[in-house]
Amino acid sequence: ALEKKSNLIASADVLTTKELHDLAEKVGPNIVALKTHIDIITDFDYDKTIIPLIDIAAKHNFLLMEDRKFADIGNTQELQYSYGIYKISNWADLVTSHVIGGSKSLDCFMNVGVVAILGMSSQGTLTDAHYREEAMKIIINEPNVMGCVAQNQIQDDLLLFTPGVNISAGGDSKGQQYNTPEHVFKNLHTDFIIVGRGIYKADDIEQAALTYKTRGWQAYEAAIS
Ligand code: 5BU
Repeated sequence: ALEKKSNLIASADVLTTKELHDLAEKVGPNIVALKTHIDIITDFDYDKTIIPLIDIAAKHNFLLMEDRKFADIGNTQELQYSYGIYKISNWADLVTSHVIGGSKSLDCFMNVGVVAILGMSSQGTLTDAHYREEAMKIIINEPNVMGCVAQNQIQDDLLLFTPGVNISAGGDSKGQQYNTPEHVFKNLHTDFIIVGRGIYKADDIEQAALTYKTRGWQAYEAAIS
């Protein structure tokens, strides 16, 4: 992040391997991580989808974050994390997980940074203040949790990742609620913004990634000064 002067994570919610690789190449120079939902890739093939993606990530020096949002018992999560066709444990640097299964359910995530879901950006989410208070009790005792996804400020010793970020604040018709980069850095003291449609739906994807990176970094520096 410091090297690239970037707090930007691009969300690659695209449907084909080609779109995923094209997006990764375009946003790569300006991001710290590419966030995937690998199970939405319609033509997924481990060798054709993942191997080149690892190369693109190495070339542009960004991490791969699989937004799997695990939410099961430990044994099942362990299987979902390492087996099936996606073999997430082979390639993801970061994974997202709910903590609803309790602390032991998180023990299966070895050699990966766990980003715990503390609060969601969608309208009507059940992650209210009581939920977050109880979830945080689990999170602070888990050595492999390095941060939280949330829409509120959290304690300083955990990294804060904030999705639901778009320059045109508002939302979509399916309950998503957006804040601007400036809002989340100033008011939530977020560490990383996660931007999906604001970038991959833009007419000029490279320019959009640069805009989010620049606005995000400026707002971050203003918030910590
Ligand atoms: P968007 O296109 O910028 O709205 O995409 C946001 C991404 O962040 C998308 O991949 C969601 O799955 C993800 N997300 C979110 O939007 N809100 C949340 O609370 C969580 C994840 Br957790």
